[in-house]
Amino acid sequence: MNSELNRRDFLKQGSLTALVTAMGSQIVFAHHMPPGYRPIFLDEKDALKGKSTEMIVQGDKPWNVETPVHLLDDRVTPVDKMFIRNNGLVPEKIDVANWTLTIDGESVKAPKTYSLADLKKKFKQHTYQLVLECGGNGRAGYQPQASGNQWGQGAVHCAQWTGVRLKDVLNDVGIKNDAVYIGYHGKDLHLSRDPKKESISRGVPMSKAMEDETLIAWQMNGQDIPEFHGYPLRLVIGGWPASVSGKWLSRISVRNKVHDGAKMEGHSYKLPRNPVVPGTDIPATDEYYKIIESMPVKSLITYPKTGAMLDPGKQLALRGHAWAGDHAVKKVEVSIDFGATWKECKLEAPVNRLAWQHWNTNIQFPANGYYEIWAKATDDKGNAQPMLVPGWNPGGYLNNACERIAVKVG
Ligand SMILES: Nc1nc2c(c(=O)[nH]1)N[C@H]1C(S)=C(S)[C@@H](COP(=O)(O)O)O[C@H]1N2
Ligand SMILES: [Mo]
Repeated sequence: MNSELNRRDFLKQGSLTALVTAMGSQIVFAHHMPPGYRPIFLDEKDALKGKSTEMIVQGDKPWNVETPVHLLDDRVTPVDKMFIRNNGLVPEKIDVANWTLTIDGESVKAPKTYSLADLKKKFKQHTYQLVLECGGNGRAGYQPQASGNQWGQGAVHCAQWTGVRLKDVLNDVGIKNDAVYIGYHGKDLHLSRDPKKESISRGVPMSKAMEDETLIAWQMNGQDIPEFHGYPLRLVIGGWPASVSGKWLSRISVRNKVHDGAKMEGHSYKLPRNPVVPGTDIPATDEYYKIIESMPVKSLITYPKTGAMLDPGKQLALRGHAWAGDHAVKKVEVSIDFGATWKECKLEAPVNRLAWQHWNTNIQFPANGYYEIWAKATDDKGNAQPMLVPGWNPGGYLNNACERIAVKVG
């Protein structure tokens, strides 16, 4: 019996014997333990270890942890400031030495399995900085409230990922002509702890899977991928909802139809094809919903922090990042007069495709007092961030309304 089963048995029976087996040692003062007490040892792993103390906990079963926007100031997001979005439970025992990746599905010529060493040895390695933004980032802005984590705007990061191209691996396996989609499978446990259930198994069409920047990665920011972000192997697909970037990756299926794994069904990660009246639902079928692909244009003000008190008479050096899914950002503008006038900012090119772009500008305030600073990005197709929250949708996805902060001068 593995510890997983023991734990379940204990929770069901509450028996001290099962508990002792699960813990692997005697509880010396067991007779003083309050009835129903759950020893700390059996708690879920702590997602907040190594994270900034300013992180916002949305929930701990599963762990969902948001980054306050001002913490996203770094050009490359460090691990202590990366949001966490888990749908299930982090795998308990990660056996790196025997970790494998299997490529299977209807549309492979024959399934093939690689060890981590095979992947590292056999294929050319690449490093890209990639924006991973949760499809539900900004959900808290929707009224009436859409169900799901009430993310502010901090469910996004842009770290540097190292691994091999998915396309190189797929070409090595051999793909049939009828391939239309890939779907990932990870080793995290379903919340019910039922090993037959998956918490999430999503994917992308072949065209996205075969892009240069789509990686099977084992490093993040030059180190092993941190446990909560998918150690030891992760699919990383920038520019699309981060839910397609499968953590604890163990299998990729090449499908002859749109992948039908967990969280591909219902209206998960889908948008209504036509606007819906806020608060209403529509049938969760393809006729009414389409799968979210490239994420919309967006920007953040990462300095200063909202609520900042600024010295009178001084210029403010304002800065942040902007990104636009599969596209590039062409322009970032800021306003300090509630959108009456806009000032164009300096905007850098991305370090690579699908990385965020840094912007900055100097602001001179005309008088002491209260200001709001609004930022608005426009992509290379001419799409700009809306001033107001965009179309309400039942899943609360894709709120890319202009970022606003408040400051006081003097
Ligand atoms: N195996 C697995 N992969 C997963 C998830 C998960 O729960 N399990 N969550 C997805 C979702 S919804 C998001 S937004 C991102 C979050 O990545 P992060 O926790 O590294 O920030 O991982 C995605 N990949
Ligand atoms: Mo997500």
